[in-house]
Amino acid sequence: MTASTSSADLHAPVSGVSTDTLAEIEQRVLWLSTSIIHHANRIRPNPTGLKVGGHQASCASMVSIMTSLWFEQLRPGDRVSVKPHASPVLHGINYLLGELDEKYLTTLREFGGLQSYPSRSKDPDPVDYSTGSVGIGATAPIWGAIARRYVDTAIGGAGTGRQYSLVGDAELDEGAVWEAVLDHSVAELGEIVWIVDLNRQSLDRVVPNIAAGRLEAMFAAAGWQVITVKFGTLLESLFTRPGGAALRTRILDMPNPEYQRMLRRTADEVRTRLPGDGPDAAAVASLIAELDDDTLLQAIRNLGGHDLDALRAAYAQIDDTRPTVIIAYTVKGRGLPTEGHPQNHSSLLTVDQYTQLAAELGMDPTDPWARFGAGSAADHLCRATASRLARDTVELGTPPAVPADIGRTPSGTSTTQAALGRTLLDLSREAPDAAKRVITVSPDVSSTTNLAGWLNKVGVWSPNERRNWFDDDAETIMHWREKPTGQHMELGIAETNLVGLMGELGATWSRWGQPLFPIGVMYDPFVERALERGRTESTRVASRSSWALPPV
Ligand SMILES: Cc1ncc(C[n+]2csc(CCOP(=O)(O)OP(=O)(O)O)c2C)c(N)n1
Ligand SMILES: [Mg+2]
Repeated sequence: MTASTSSADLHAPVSGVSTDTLAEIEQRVLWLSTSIIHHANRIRPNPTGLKVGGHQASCASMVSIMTSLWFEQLRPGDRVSVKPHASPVLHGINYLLGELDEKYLTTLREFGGLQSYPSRSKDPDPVDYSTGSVGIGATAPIWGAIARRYVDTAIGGAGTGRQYSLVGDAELDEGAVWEAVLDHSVAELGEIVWIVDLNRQSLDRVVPNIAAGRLEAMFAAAGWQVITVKFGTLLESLFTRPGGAALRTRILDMPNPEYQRMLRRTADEVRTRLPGDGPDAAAVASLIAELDDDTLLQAIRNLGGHDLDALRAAYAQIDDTRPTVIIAYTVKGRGLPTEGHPQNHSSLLTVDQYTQLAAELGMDPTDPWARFGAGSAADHLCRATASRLARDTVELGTPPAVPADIGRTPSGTSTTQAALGRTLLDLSREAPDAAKRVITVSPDVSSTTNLAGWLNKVGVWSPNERRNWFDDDAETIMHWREKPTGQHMELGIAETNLVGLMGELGATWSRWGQPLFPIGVMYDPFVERALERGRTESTRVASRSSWALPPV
């Protein structure tokens, strides 16, 4: 069990939350996220006529997952990276929690308003991680976890907490994701929890080969706990009836586009098409013949990622001794007229569709930001959640003084690598307080960038202390002493991970009040390799903690 995440009660969910109340909030979150985008596109005056945009279907896909997470699971020390296109869901939740003023709900994608994607530095409400570049936000909590662990062990005060990533399924196409999942230290980080929104859709299409089975195997091979939430309670109960096993197999074996097409069919069409032409078609047909049209249409879309009980059960299985991925089956656009449509990624509800949705959800389209009635169960749960998740204000610690002169006058010609190695050692002598906050990071090039002396002095970071089997070998010059207070962080050969980690080490100042000074070393031809991440991270780091701007 890992050091600071071992206590089960740290992660105990809130008990006694009624599923009905949660479902009421879920509907309101769907309404708010849809309305924030609707207002920006269809109601706010747009003198230029330029596209505003937003992603109502991507939001709807994640509404149940996020409602369940925030209103029942999260603890104040937890941090969440939200899939970029679900930012209006986050803002809707923050509004219900009293963390976002109503005036911002009409400002999506407006200058100075709610950002297109969650932004830690520019959004007015609490955002733990900036996302937007698909794949980058997903991995940020891994680096955030390492940064938190270092601060908590070496300096203190960063507490504990899970680090959640809410990711789209097509987001897993990004190489950056697998470079991070496979990095050597990650399998020991029990606080990492990813939730994959498996809606089988990317931007352009229903992806024929996105399959939970393959993803499960890839995460499991990397040492992760894998939990899959496939079906909701209705389908699970049908599976126990005669013909149920055949129905289950049929749904699981169906190609993604065929399933997706089923979501847009009438009940009569589903009765004809769902049995398929396999040997068990008759069994499936007779099972669904027992269902009325409404139940049949509910059943075909009854996936676990929209079932609050199924999600609760999944969260309860997280073991916190290794990273966990929850693969949740969802429907893109769930609950909206665009539900399951293969081109729904950027589609927006028409005014008529929006009015219809309002009627279904019992909302008034002319008063979209109405709150729950005072004293109602939903109002009570919002207030209880807000007080449960309230975080203490962070006091920004003062960075230690860095001397302008460390008493060495360079003479002759030297390499920059040699100068860096010497400077770090000089700094630890002349300014030990500043040196204590220096963290070096290297993607497998520490020795060749001349860090051996520094590394021997400060040790190598690892989640848990490891034995150095070469400590009695007199011919070993670079000593690999691994411990949770080591100030050198060694990564595998993936420069994008280096920038991700440096960004999070820089963010410890604003997150926990503790400034660190990350220094990354790599070969200059590979700087390009890291730059994409640098763009996202450096904007954030620069605006929040300029002292710790990483020299990439
Ligand atoms: C690096 C990068 N490439 C491309 C895009 C454009 N893009 C935005 S969303 C998206 C598809 C995302 O699909 P998925 O992660 O499954 O999310 P969903 O909307 O289905 O929930 C793409 C390609 C991007 N934002 N970032
Ligand atoms: Mg998707």
